[in-house]
Formats: sequence, structure tokens, C-alpha cells
Amino acid sequence: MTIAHPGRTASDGGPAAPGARGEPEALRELTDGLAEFLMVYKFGLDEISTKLTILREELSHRGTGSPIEHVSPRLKTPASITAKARRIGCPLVFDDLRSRIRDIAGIRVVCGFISDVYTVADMLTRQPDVRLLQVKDYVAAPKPNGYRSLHLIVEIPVFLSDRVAAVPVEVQLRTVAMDFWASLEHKLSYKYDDDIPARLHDELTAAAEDAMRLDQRMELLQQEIRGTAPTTAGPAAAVRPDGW
Ligand code: 0O2
Repeated sequence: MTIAHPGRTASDGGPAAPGARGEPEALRELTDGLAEFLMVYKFGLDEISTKLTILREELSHRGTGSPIEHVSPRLKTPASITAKARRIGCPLVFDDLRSRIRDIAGIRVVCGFISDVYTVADMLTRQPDVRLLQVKDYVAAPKPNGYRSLHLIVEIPVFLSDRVAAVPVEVQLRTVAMDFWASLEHKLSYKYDDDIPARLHDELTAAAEDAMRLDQRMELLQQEIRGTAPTTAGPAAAVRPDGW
């Protein structure tokens, strides 16, 4: 991977020419730079993971059941960062990658019910050290292929020895049914190199609609169990916080 050292700009022309300081030294600088670059994202991910673990454990402890089924953090690999940078025309320079790619740290939060997705998003983004940068609500407005999830980009401060880094983290919140669908779709997209045959594509879209209906039925059952009145607008509309 040919990512320039932190602090250097595109006009520097990237890594030093081999031979100037010796190839091993230049390579070591590059590797150290990359490790340092990714480390800060790992810390951001740790901070958000801890917040979600606290919410999960505290809500379980209350005896009402936790809205969070499971959480899976992931750091983009250097290969995946490079591929995305090429796709969006971003120079392979740390400063540019930092400002233009905001899902280097990502965390998926799988919840039981549609309302839980919004409850957890609200609990997380209301915390004073969490800054909400972006919301993409694919639950309210699914992608044409049927993909549904609530995507947030949040920024969290990470306290390092000599500075505070504001680290963006992508949080993807979805129900078990949405997750089930997305993981199969991801496998098929990978297998067919993003060119899923039309019949399978149609089947997947129909399956996404089934998953949505299942989520809505489960939401209504859950509301009945909890004794909260269902609304005629449908569960998804009933659970979205104002302004989203
Ligand atoms: P990975 O390996 O999960 O990181 P942007 O990130 O804003 O530049 P985009 O596509 O507008 O690009 O972002 P969006 O829509 O917020 O989606 C980003 C992530 O959501 C993807 O990350 C996937 O994880 C997931 N996602 C989005 N659409 C789909 C979909 O149709 N199917 C599935 N299975 N997942 C989806 P990456 O970087 O593609 O992959």
C-alpha cells in the first residue's frame, strides 16, 4: 500500500524515493505511519463499543431486556481503505483519507425490534461527548435493492498523551431480520462481483420486503406485550424520533 506518511501532503509526492534514506528506513516510516493512523480509529471504536456495552448491560440489568442483541466492531483494512480512496478519487495521503473517509472505524449494532434501533441511536447520540455528523436512514427509506439499516456517523474525542483526536465512527443499527438479509446479500454480491443475476436480485428484493413485514409484525406484538398503543402510521413511523 502506498500511503504517504502523516504530515506529508499530496504535493510532497508521497513516500520518499527509495534510496534517499534507504528503502528499509522509508518502509519502516510508512508502516509506523499507517499503524499510528489506524490506532486512533481503533481507540475511537473502543470508546463507542464501551458506550454500547454499558447501555446493553445497564438495560439488561433493569429487567426489561436489552434492546441490543449484539455488537460487532470492525476497522477497515488498508486494502479496503485504498480501494475506497480510489473509488472516490481521494489521494492516498493520511490527511485526505482522514477528512474524506469516515467509515474507517465502523460498528454494527443488531437490535431486536425496529423501535430498539431508534432507541439505541437516540441514547448514543444524546451523550454529550458524542457528536452526530450524519444520519442515513435506510429503514425509513430502504435502498432500491431492499437494504435497510440506520447509519450514523458520530465523532468521539479520544484523549491521547499530547492531544485530543476527534475520531469519526460509522454506526450501523439494524434489526436481526435486516442483518440476516444484509449478510446474505453481501455474500451474493461478493460471489457475483456486485453483478447479481436478475432472478436472484428480484428474489432478494422480495425477501427484503418479507423481512420488513416480519419486523413490523414483531413490532406490533412487542407493543402489545409492553402495553403501548400501536399507531395507524405503522411501526417504523411510530418509533422514529422527531427530526430524523
Ligand atoms: P464494509 O465492508 O461494510 O465497510 P460512503 O460510505 O458514504 O462513501 P455509501 O455507499 O453511500 O458510501 O455509504 P452507505 O450507503 O452509508 O453504506 C456504507 C456501508 O453500508 C457499506 O460499507 C455496507 O457495510 C453497508 N451497505 C450499504 N448498502 C448495502 C447493501 O446494499 N447491502 C449490504 N449488504 N450492505 C450495504 P462498505 O464500505 O460497502 O463495506
